Amino acid sequence: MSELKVTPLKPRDQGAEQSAVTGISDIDSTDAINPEELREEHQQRQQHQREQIEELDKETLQKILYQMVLIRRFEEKAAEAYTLGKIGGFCHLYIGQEAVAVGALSAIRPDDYVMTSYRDHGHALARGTSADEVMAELYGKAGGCSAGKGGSMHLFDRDANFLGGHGIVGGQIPLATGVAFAAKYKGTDQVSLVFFGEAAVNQGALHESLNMAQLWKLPCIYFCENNQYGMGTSLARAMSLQDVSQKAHAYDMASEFVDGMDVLAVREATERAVARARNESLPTLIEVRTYRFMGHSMSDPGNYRTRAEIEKHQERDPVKLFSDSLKHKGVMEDAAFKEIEDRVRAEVEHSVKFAEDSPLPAPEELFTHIYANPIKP
Ligand SMILES: Cc1ncc(C[n+]2csc(CCOP(=O)(O)OP(=O)(O)O)c2C)c(N)n1
Ligand SMILES: [Mg+2]
Repeated sequence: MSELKVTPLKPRDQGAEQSAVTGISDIDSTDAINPEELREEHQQRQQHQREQIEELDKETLQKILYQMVLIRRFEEKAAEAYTLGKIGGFCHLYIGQEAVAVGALSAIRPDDYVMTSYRDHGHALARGTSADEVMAELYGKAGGCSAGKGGSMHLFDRDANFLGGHGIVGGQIPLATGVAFAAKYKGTDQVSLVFFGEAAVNQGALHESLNMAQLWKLPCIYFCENNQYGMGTSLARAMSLQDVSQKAHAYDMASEFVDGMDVLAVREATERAVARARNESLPTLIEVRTYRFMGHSMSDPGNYRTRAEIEKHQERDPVKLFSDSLKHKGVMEDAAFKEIEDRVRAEVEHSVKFAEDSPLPAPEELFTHIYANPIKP
């Protein structure tokens, strides 16, 4: 197993006691939150982030902030459009988790491959798909990155090597493993990076993939975005061993547990995994602890958690944490923050106009993009 040098924060405790019969937690997940512990972690995080800032150039730092703010404002706008009935179907927002996609994708090359679940707006934007194309896809319009036929859950951008947007929980994991195999087989040094929620960890597909990836030494990075809920079910109610990163030990795979609210910590951990994948052709499992501030999807009444629980996590808002660190280190003046907000607002407004003006897909498009080599009548 590759040696790991850094374990930034301690993994979550095994938490709430469980009933021997049902395996269901007797304690509300809100009760497991210790404000003292959170505050202490928050301070550690701030300190760590500030130290890392010194090692990066201003342009990189500004780009990271820009992308996080763009995802936040883009999704606020998408929520508004959804409420107005302009976006149909399912729509899963990423608000609260921005540091994960932005941090991780800032550490890979443009020719590496990325896949994720249906909660995919942030990944597409961080990968460089334009806000215009993402918004138009949410609207189901022809100008969308999947030509208006995928919608929110199935964003796809071949030019960016962004291979979706997948609706089946865990379905992208074996696919990404196959992509890593292809890269190795062809002798490229590309890396395959796959994101999934913690509810996908209980799927056999993950375990089959981890086993194969370590055995065949595939350059794949498995990125678990542990936001602590799978729809309305808390982690404690669904998983016997809740330290996801530990599951890698069963496959002799390198793993790491990272604070998902700290964009630079996510970036650093990804850099280590990328080096392992590119230089040694070895996989890594990274567990990122994060939290979604919004419902599971736009139609979630949210009655499985309290407002107080959400607010506790909002104190650790990743965008605010990073902005505060940049301010504290004097990297940016107030005017530079305003400039970023203004540019983001203009980009998001443009995307809405682009989506509104874009036509619906033509009816004949119903039969395209289904098979690579369709049978001609
Ligand atoms: C195989 C499969 N089973 C069930 C579902 C229904 N479903 C959609 S999202 C979801 C929860 C997934 O939670 P998680 O993996 O933690 O991702 P998150 O939504 O938190 O990002 C479930 C059970 C599905 N889409 N696919
Ligand atoms: Mg989840």
